[in-house]
Amino acid sequence: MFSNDISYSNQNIFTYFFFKQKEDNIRCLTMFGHFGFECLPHQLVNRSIQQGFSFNLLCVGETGIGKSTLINTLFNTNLKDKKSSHFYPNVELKIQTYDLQESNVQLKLTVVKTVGYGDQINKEASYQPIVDYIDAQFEAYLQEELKIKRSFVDYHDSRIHVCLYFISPTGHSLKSLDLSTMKSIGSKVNIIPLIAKADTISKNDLQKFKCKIMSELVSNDIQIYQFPTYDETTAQVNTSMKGHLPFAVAGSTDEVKVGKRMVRGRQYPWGVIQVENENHCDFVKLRDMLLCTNMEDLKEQTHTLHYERYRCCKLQRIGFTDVGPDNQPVSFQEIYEVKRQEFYDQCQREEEVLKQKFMQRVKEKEITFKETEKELQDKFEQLKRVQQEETIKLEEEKRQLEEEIINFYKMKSGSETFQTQGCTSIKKDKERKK
Ligand SMILES: Nc1nc2c(ncn2[C@@H]2O[C@H](COP(=O)(O)OP(=O)(O)OP(=O)(O)O)[C@@H](O)[C@H]2O)c(=O)[nH]1
Ligand SMILES: [Mg+2]
Repeated sequence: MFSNDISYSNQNIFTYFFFKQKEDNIRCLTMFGHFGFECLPHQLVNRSIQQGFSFNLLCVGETGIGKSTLINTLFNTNLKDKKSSHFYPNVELKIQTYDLQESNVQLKLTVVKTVGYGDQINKEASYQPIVDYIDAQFEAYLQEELKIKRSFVDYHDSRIHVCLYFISPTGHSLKSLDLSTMKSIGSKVNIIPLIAKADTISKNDLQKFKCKIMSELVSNDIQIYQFPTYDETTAQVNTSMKGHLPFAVAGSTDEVKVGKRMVRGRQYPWGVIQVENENHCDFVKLRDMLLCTNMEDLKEQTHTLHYERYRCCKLQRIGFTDVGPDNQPVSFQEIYEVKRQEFYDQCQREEEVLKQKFMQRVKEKEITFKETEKELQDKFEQLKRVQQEETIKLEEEKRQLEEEIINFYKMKSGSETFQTQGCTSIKKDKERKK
């Protein structure tokens, strides 16, 4: 029952009304169609359809294990992809984004696949590029969040929503590479373990293999995606899904004739593996779980659980905190001031240390210079002494030489006198004889 002053302007909400005259002459309003806030979900649906959806999927698995085939089977399309070589020196990641459309729903799908995974002799650090990539996407989102001018409308959120981990259908147990990788990424991404090429393993062996894998995951404390149970229907579906983990999948985009129908499957001499037949493999369960039931939850868990964990650790590492030492809430401004003071103090301390070091170096250099100066002075004094002695010696030699010269001249003049006297007496003798 509504009062007469109610506004009927919103045509979207008030579809139309039917007034009926009651016996007591009071007008009653009977409503058809949507009304009031029950329409809120429609607004969300309309907006989501308009904006389109995005989903980021990481495929981790050995080369040639069937990653591309499964993705093509899942999205019923042929996403062009070249086969990888087995000779990559390190594990790398190949990132491809596709714009898909089904009815009027648009999906921006990003598929990140490992390349060269499991091909190296030393596989110790094979998980590192995967961990680095996941963290880099969280970091990019955090940086966008911390910007003053944020542009989340245009921002392409590249955080990984799910990791499909492809396990080789060995039938034995998980490889150490599987364990180390899943352990390292389990707290960063929603892992869904898959047994690849499940058509290559018998039904009995498959069941045993599944149990073995699940017990190994538990004993190694590996975190995988926890299926949500927020309402009765979802809880029912997801509890039954959980029982089939790890999903044993087979992929194929080829159409094979079975009876009168064409089905997607793999043709063998002994029969056909129908990928969409739940008696043959768990492909349908995986597709339902991934695309129909839990895609939104995978995205939500990525944001509220994994990204939140990354954000929290990162901000704590930088020095942010929600409460101070007295357990009282602290504001961003206070933290900023404290950090600024800490940084200033640290700069002062470092400046002091540098000053001390500089003074020490100056002192050391001064001592060295003084020692060198003294050495040079001593050397100079010694050379001066040597030179003086040399001068005295030379003076003495000069004096001796001068004496010798004087004596020589004396002797020379003496001998000349003697010669002159001798000649005169000979002449006299000759004249006397005549
Ligand atoms: N038996 C069987 N073969 C499969 C299955 N899925 C894929 N294959 C075959 O395995 C081979 C490799 O498949 P891809 O999908 O290219 O494998 P990939 O992991 O993408 O390979 P890279 O990208 O080169 O690492 C192809 O010959 C597929 O036909 C499966 O479920 N069962
Ligand atoms: Mg491939």
